[in-house]
Amino acid sequence: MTMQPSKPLIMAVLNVTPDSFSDGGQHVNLDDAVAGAKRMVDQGADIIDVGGESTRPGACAVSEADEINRVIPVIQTLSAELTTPISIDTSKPQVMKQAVAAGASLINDVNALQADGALEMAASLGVDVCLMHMKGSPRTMQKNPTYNNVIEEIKQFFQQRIDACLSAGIAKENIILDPGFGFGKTLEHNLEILRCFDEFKCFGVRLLAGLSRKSMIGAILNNREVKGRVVGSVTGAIIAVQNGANIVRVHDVLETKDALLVMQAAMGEGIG
Ligand code: 7PJ
Repeated sequence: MTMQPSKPLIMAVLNVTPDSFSDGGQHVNLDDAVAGAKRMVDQGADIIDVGGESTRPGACAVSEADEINRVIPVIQTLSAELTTPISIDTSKPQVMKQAVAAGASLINDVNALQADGALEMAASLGVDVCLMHMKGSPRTMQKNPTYNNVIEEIKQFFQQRIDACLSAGIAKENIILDPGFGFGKTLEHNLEILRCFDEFKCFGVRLLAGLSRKSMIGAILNNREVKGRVVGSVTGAIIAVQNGANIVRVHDVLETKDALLVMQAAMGEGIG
């Protein structure tokens, strides 16, 4: 995938799950998923992140076969009909393999390639990989997460996963790091990560931030429901970009694109 590091990219979330917390059920059939992806591309999406397993707190695991049945037809259709890079949001090696064969060029793994065989599979596929930090598992992660120093702990994790990737034969240029907002973090942890985001620049690789519609935004906004978190989410995305994020993973593409365009124009980076 070609990426200019200076221009922040929008990764649009396309969930093909019946149970995602913010848009679950919207994209369960192929035609709807493809139409949703095309709309997001028209709105300014640079990457479409296709996910067939919900990782929201408390979500149930999905079988490999179910995940493949959900995501592969969508990726095949999108890669035939669009030029926009496609990302596969999965932790399962077989899903990675089939998704790349179907046209995906980025593996977005909230489990940072720690599943059996995932590292080797990603290395053999030769595509970009996004490694996300999570403390615990989606089922348990929000039960009282604690850190001595959240930034240092995430940095140590990143270093360990980068080393594992390099040893497995994944090129450093292919690595993207993501501190994983909301994945085993309290509101205070999430805010510290946002405030100190530029600390993760020390690894010299691209950084991704995903805050869109998350409960941290709801909590800041006095427990606002998911639909009312758009402006808060866009604000969080802008702060992440100003603090060094190269890619923002969002649900509300049009709104995020508008904000990024204004930010870039104000910073003298030209219009477009
Ligand atoms: C993230 C993700 C994130 C990356 C989800 C949700 C929950 N992948 N997948 N980063 N979140 N890389 O969309 O709120 O923050 S699923």
